[in-house]
Amino acid sequence: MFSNKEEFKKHFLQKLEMMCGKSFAESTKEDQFDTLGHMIREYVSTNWIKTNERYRSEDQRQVYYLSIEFLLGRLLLHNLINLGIDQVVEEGLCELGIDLDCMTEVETDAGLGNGGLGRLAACFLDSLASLGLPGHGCGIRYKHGLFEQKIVEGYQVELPELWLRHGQVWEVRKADFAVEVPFWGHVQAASDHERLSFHHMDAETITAVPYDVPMVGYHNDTVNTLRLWNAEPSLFPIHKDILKYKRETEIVSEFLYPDDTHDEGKILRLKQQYFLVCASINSIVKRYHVKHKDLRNLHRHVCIHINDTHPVLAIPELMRVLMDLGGLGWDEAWEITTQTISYTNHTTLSEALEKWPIRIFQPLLPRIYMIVTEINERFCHLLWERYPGDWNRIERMAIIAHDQVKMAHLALVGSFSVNGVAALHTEILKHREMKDFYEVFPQKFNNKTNGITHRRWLLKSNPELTSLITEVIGDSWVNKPEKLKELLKFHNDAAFLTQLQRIKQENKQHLAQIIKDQSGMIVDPSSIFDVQVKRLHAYKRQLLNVFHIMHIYNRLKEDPHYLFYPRTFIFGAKASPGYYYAKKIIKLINSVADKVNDDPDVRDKLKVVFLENYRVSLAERIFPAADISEQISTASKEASGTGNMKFMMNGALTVGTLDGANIEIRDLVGDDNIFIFGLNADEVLNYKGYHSIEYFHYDKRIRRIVEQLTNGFFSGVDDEFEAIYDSLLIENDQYFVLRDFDSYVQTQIAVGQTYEDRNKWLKMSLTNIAHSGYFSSDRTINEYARDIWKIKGAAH
Ligand code: 26V
Repeated sequence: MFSNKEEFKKHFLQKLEMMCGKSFAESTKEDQFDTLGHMIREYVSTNWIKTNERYRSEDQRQVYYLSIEFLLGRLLLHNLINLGIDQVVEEGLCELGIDLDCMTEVETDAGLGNGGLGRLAACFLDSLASLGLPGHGCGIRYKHGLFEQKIVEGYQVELPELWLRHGQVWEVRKADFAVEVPFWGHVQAASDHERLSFHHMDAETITAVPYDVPMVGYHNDTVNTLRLWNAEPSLFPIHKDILKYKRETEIVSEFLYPDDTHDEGKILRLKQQYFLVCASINSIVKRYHVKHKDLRNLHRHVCIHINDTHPVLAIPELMRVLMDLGGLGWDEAWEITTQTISYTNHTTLSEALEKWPIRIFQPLLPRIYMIVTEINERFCHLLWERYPGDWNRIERMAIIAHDQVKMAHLALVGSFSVNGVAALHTEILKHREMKDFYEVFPQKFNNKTNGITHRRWLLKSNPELTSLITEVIGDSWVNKPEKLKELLKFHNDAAFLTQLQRIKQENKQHLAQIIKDQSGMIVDPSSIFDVQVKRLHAYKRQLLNVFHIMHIYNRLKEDPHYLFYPRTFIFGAKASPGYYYAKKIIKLINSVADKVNDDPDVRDKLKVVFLENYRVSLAERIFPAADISEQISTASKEASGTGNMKFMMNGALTVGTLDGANIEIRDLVGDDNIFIFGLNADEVLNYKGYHSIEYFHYDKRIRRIVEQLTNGFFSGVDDEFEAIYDSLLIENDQYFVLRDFDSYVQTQIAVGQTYEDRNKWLKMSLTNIAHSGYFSSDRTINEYARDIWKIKGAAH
């Protein structure tokens, strides 16, 4: 479409006038963004069609990645880079007086996810397309993504988010591929041709309309699809109250994860899950039928991957389609289903494992419930044969028990592959959380350590570091990120290390500017940037980090000459709107920040920043500027973590527990290039006789800090932090914050000392970057493709 900047400029100006009905001089930044966005989408259309034609003609096995979340972030620069036209466009725009960086800021993040699970799905789509693999995403087109966070007087305030203001440029509505999704009603059995058939009667249907977003591969002409389903009223509602029906319908794709603490919210959540699954499976089968007649071969041509248990109804839904629509018998349908579906588990925290009360499930999804009941009965029968008389075990393992449907059990029984997301996590699944199932289905379990796309998290977010790397080892690492190891050659190269330091310093200056713009605060870019950014959760232990800051504050107040290398502690975190404790931690961080930042005795050494509205686009500015990556979850609780990998790739050093993928980072860089502290997973899981109160009594530092939570140390907040105090002393500190405190403080002292030996620090940083190629999601996706999905891509 355009091969040089002159052509680009010509097209851009023409397109702008046509689209906006304005001259260039009259156009706004938004007009210019929309124009460029549409140009890109048109530009990728040819390859989008070609890719689909290629997949069809080669009859390749297709993977569909079903996920309730896709946390894409911004797409403009990402697409330009993957298409290889970023430079032409940047120069062309520059000649028109437009700064590409400014233009990218116009785009609102597509924030259709909460955190790690959703971002992983987005990284995977980038790797699938960039490796030329036939893999597509299926999700929900939430009108409002994750809320926008404001901090008002230290408290989190949630505002609705409206990404579609600018997100629309990437999507294509495909009304002709709409699917009807049935809810409520009842099932009628009929016997025709000596075969029992089931009919879903009096159902209320919702129309699922797909909006397709092109997923552009890196420099390889592949364009895959992310299909996002929008909920709309059906065309022929026989309803008296049409407005009510419209409202009830559209709300299904209105919000990401609505509050599910009440039944009403729960129904909506389950509706979303079935909506996603029913629409996706039906469109997958429709596409299959374009080339194939016999559903008995479905598993040879299709693999359906479920990202956690949210889309697990894919199992009974596929059974329904195969039996009720395809006319297959139970055994045949079960065989095909269990060879088509694969499942990833993302957490072992029991409160996060989904269970649905039958009283909600059965009336909403009557046919699906029947099928789940049958799956359960057959599974319990199998268990009875294997463990005759072992009622306890059967009760533990049943899919339906105690009036609840256990979604993880359904996933374990109905899929051919079950994977954890880091080595330790998979071991914990096999030998603890899912031990019973591992005994019955050992062949299903496997590990796939998470990864991140280096194209977004290095090429796009840290262009200076990218250029430096390419300057010294050439650019082949971009397609083979393992080659970053070649950087180890520069371990003793003073000139290289100086460059590395310069780049980090510049990135820190950028972040300091963002902090100033957001909060008016001035931070010193030559201080250590010590960063913890992730969702707020008790197990991630932002509290431990805060306690360390309070400890340093107390020390500095006691002894103004205490030698402490100046540090800026940076936090970013959203708390779930209904998560009381997490919100208190946000308030605590901000209270500590007020106390510390205002105090002339310490403010040259200590600063605390809470960055509002942590999201993908902000993350892209933070990782390149970090010196320290805080990965301090209670060992055994963080399934993998992926932020840890993004920091490492950008040269930050990890302070972490032996949890999730931290262990694999340690294995790669060695103990000398990471700061490990605290209990390990075995110690946590087998801890006998922990009494947090003893740590309170015997460690003066701890007692002082814990007392400061409630003794008026923070002015004007009275009993604000009682819940935190109680969690530590009354509820016996279930995440071992007090137990790990001393170890953490000692390790942080070592961190400070190491930083003062700048040469050593830079070498450690280099070692981390050099080993980070392993954590490219290209490696992860290649493993999924080889071991689970059995698909092949076009070679680079
Ligand atoms: C969800 C909930 C919801 C209810 C309250 C407690 C709770 C705790 C955790 C979760 C997380 C659900 C799944 C999830 O997002 N897991 C994350 O997946 C990432 C990608 O695999 C992984 O890196 C993170 O370690 C893991 O927490």
